[in-house]
Amino acid sequence: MDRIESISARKILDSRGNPTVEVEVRGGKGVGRAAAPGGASRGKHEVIAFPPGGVEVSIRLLEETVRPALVGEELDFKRVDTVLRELDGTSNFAKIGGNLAVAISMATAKASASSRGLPLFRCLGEGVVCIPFPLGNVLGGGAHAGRNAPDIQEFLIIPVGAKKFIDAAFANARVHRRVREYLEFEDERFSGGKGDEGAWAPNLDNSKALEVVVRACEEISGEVGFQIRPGLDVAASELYDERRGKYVYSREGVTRDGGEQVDYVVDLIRTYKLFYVEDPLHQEDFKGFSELTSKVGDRCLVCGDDLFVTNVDRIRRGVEEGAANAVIVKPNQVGTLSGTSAAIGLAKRNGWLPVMSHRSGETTDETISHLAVGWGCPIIKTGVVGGERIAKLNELIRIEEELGEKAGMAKLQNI
Ligand code: 2PG
Ligand code: MG
Repeated sequence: MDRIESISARKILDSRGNPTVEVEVRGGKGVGRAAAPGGASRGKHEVIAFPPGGVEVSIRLLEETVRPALVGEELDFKRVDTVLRELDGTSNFAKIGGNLAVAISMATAKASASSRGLPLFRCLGEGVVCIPFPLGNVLGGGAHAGRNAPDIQEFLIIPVGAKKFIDAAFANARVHRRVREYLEFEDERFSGGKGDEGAWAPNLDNSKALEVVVRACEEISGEVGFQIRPGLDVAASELYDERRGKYVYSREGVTRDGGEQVDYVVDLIRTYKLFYVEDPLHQEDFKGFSELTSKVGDRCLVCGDDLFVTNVDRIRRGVEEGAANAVIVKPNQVGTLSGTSAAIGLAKRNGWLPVMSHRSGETTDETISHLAVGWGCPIIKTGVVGGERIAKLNELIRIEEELGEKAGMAKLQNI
């Protein structure tokens, strides 16, 4: 077994210009580099990204306590994750920061793969690999865009009928372009502005925005010859006013209580034939999620992000209560690859669909593409355009090419 010979960290920029951390691990004949992303609509139950004082404090702790403990250890992310959890000593990486932890964990896995001369996805132990469908946002608002954009955070698309990843990725890009054309038609003052993930941020309300996206999906589906379906990330925790117990749609000047929110989302799913809805209710509302899933779970993926935060205890509760049928998986919500893999395993054993996901603040790190393939996530949510988004998409194009004849798209639930 190779051993860790060196480990270092540096402060780098994320796509919003915020500081984040990049780690390099060396061992055996390998070297691995990985960077942590940053969220804007962060779940309350995620691990802490950085301790007070920020990325510099995490890096100082790496030098003072983490590096001495890890150099000489096995070059194995599972072992490294155990040491990190012991060193940190809190349940939420409050001391060293979950972003430092996840960057170390990912860099270790990449160094080990590099030492074996293999791509990371081949070292994750699942045997049969398949390529995930790209889920990406073409229009957006909420916490990822400026004033006057829709209240709903992400208007998503997924090319469910694609037979190859490369066709899927380019189909999404075509929808993104067509949406712009429609937006220019709808609003002659549309400036071409985009939100944090490269999705258009127009001055439109939710239903108008959905109409535009649905129409673009239908047209491009006809042109490319396979189906592209719409979806949403409502990011409802961002809309929820705890004090009033209501969802506040400020752009539309509407408030909805929990029951009205369920009815509203059910109506959107039925009217627009949505394939996927993420965070339709706020991050504590397991009951509302269960009610919605019982109503529409046979026709739509109901996916929890802020509700589950890649945390096995919360996913287990969700399974017991029938709160969803899909779960977002973000490695930096939990801080380790072991935690990430446990969340995916639990979801799959219970027939739920794991969706590997980027964050709104990203780097060009492409690790999640390998995790999605290697751990068998049928969907990857990683945007459509923009350097930090295409870093993941283009890596999947390379992986598909490398797999050659053996590459096949994942199986999606029958929705
Ligand atoms: C989300 C993500 C990514 P953030 O809500 O799913 O799209 O956003 O990283 O801001 O949590
Ligand atoms: Mg989300």
